[in-house]
Amino acid sequence: MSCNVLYAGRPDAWPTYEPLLRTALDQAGADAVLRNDFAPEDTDYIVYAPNGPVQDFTPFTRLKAVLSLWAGVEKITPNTTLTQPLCRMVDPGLTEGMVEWVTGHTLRYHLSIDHWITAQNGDWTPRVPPLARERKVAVLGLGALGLACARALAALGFDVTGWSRSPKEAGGITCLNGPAGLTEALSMAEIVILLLPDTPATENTLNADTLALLPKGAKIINPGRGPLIDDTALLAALNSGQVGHATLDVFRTEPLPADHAYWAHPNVTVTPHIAAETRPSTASEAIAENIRRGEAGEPFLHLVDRALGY
Ligand code: NDP
Ligand code: OXD
Repeated sequence: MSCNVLYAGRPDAWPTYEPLLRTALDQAGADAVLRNDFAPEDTDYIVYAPNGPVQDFTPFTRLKAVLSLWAGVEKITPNTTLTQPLCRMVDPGLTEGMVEWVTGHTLRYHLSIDHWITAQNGDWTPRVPPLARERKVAVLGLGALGLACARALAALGFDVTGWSRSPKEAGGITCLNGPAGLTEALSMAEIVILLLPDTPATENTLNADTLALLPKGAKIINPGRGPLIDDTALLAALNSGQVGHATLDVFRTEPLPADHAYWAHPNVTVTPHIAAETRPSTASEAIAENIRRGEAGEPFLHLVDRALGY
């Protein structure tokens, strides 16, 4: 018997997703009917986004799983009406985008690109950057995105240390975990990249105490989530020069309010949550594969641990 898949992502993205999801479901061999208007009691799977129409899962009485179009699931994990499996998005297209964004901003800092953009005034004073292998970078979070970024930076030669909740091994990357691992990673990091999920355990990972561990003038790149950073502490560290510059893509309140100090700060670059988008064609394949698995009685990929929050 076929299963019913309700698209409950952003309504304006339905025309994009409808043909891609249909093709992906066909190619995965999933016997599924896709619509954006199934009644809750007829729905087996929800293709979900936090900015879509479904917030209350109570009426979905035969639901088998919720398949998130977003990688970050902090908006859904606290929802107690969801008792069925929740899978987060791991999308090769999104990962590629994140690797490009993180690599670009890391190279901007490494090569002092801003200095050369502003120094077009006839000054011939040489300022030779170190090689990547002489530059210490810390990547906090070694999941689908953090590990891909850490690997790309290591492939460019950067001296990369990664930090995660559980112990890891990854060739060419020094992998640390636990509070002592965070202290060690930050104590040497000239550039810190945050790719942790937003959970109770990761809130304010960068705070006054941890920012003080960094070498003076370190740079911060945050494409993870706003609550990973204590904003007051970061602004103080930027004002004192302890942090040299920050590139921030995500914020506690989005859009970032017009009067927020980050907008006006000379040592902050704000980007509007664009580090990496879910790419509909590759994301549709990831969704279809999980529906195929659900129907075949195989374990879902990328299941969220509701207790851990990611
Ligand atoms: P994953 O779940 O694959 O990886 C999360 C990583 O964080 C894992 O390595 C995990 O450790 C680590 N972690 C979790 N909790 C802790 C903790 N308490 N202490 C130390 N490490 C911890 O997530 P993704 O890599 O797919 O995505 C990361 C985040 O990126 C998303 O949650 C989202 O917030 C953000 N994002 C931002 C986008 C943007 O455009 N700005 C786009 C997409 C995602 P372990 O490996 O041990 O489990
Ligand atoms: C995501 C995001 O979590 O875009 O997918 O931030």
